[in-house]
Amino acid sequence: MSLSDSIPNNVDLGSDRKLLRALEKWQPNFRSWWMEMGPDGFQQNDIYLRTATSVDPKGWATYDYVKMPDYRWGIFLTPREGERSVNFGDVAGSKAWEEVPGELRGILRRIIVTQADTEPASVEQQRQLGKTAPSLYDLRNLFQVNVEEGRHLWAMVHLLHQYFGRDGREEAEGLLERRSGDADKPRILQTFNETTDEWLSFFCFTMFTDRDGKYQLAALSESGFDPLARATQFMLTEESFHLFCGETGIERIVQRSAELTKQDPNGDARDQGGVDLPTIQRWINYWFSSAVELFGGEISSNAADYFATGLKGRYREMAKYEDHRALGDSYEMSVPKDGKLVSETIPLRNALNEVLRDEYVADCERAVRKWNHVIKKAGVSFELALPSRRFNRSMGIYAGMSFDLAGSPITKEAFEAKRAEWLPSAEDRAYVRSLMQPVYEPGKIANWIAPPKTGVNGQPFEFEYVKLAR
Ligand code: BYC
Ligand code: FE
Ligand code: FE
Repeated sequence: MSLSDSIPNNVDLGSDRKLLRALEKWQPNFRSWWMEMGPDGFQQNDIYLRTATSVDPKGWATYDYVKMPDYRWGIFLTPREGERSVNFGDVAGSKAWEEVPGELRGILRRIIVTQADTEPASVEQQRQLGKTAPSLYDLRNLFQVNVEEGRHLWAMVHLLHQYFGRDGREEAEGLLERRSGDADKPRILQTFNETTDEWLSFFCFTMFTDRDGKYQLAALSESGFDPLARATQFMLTEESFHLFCGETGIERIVQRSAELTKQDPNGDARDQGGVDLPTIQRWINYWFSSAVELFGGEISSNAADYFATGLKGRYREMAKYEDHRALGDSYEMSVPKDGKLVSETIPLRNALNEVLRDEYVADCERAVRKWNHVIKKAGVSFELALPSRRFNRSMGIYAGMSFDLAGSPITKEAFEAKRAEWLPSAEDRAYVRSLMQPVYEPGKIANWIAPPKTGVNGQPFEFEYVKLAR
């Protein structure tokens, strides 16, 4: 591990002068991007951050006060354990690639660029949130997520620079030029162009959108291209904190909402200055339906190619499956035909986006069960639920049709008539925004969210996670 280097790394950057120089040239552009598009404000404050300093599963992170621009963004690959093979697809059993096979260059570059693009996009989406955090604990967590998404960009840019020559360097520049929500230079995937300017959306984003990241990274961590597998494996260690923020963030809002519902004579949490449970449900409907788009088309020849060529596996391909060719098998899918849903048999490889989406949906369902337990314990009768994956889609086979929350086809008019009940309305958004007043005194928290069960790294909730100028 060379932490003293200009770029902390465990990839022996020092011995590859050309690569080091290329990355050192990209570094100031990354910093300019961070100052321009990273968190608005707080760049000169000391923040109690976790920095990745090794890949040791037990002690890979160091906690200390850091100013964000001084964060040590580094390049870390999970160490190799013996010889690895390509583990799935047509070439299963052959030796894993240390270099990019010529014929796979185009699609591999595209996968890496798509993954990379989401990382700075999310930082851009979240850049205003520092102004309205419900507590110093949450403010610190936001910045932790932001610097780590910055590091994920580094992880992918390293691959582009090391393995894709001039094309890779150009892509790396492009990653700093596109902007979330920009009409001319938008980010690649739609979800990453949507605004995340209040904290209920931040928690939904880290719950639902970062969770797509978990499943996509896990699929890439099975890759036959070994540097990609090892880069994404290490990214997943950081990712679990982002998911923790989202899942517990929603849980804390749900808990407070249930308490306030109970307190209010009319059972309306809004009258008590909280977010009512039906509003939380609308945010879930919106963010879940936006995130499920990220898995790609239900029937996808791209997905089949990624698998056949050994580039992108299934979730826990090696641990969970015995047949790694997935050739003769099929997948039963509800497919729209003449305005109705009919069951169709799809060759498994073409259904792999849907197979990954299944894993994702099951994981989200687990979290919803947990939140419902919190509501029940508070003595309120209300149940949250995920909408059907067909609900509110604009990509894939369900796009162009309307479905209700349960996934039954309905007319466009019927959908529009229910829109304000199912999805956040302009009034909802204005109300939620009106709640977003910063609470920056150590130990204090906004009225609409419950405090966390524990603090960060064994510190109490009252800890001064961000040192504000006084
Ligand atoms: N938006 O066969 P299809 C994360 C395009 S999140 C716009 O259906 P495919 C993070 C597609 O490119 C994880 N376009 O889909 C989270 C194709 O275009 P062409 C990010 C879309 O290719 C929070 C066409 O539609 N990682 O890390 O099988 C914070 C038909 O394609 C979209 C990855 O995504 C869309 N949603 O699957 C920070 C992993 N969906 O060929 C970070 C890498 C599809 O017609 N990406 N299209 O021009 C992939 O593996 C695949 O590109 C996808 C799409 C799974 C995204
Ligand atoms: Fe990430
Ligand atoms: Fe993340």
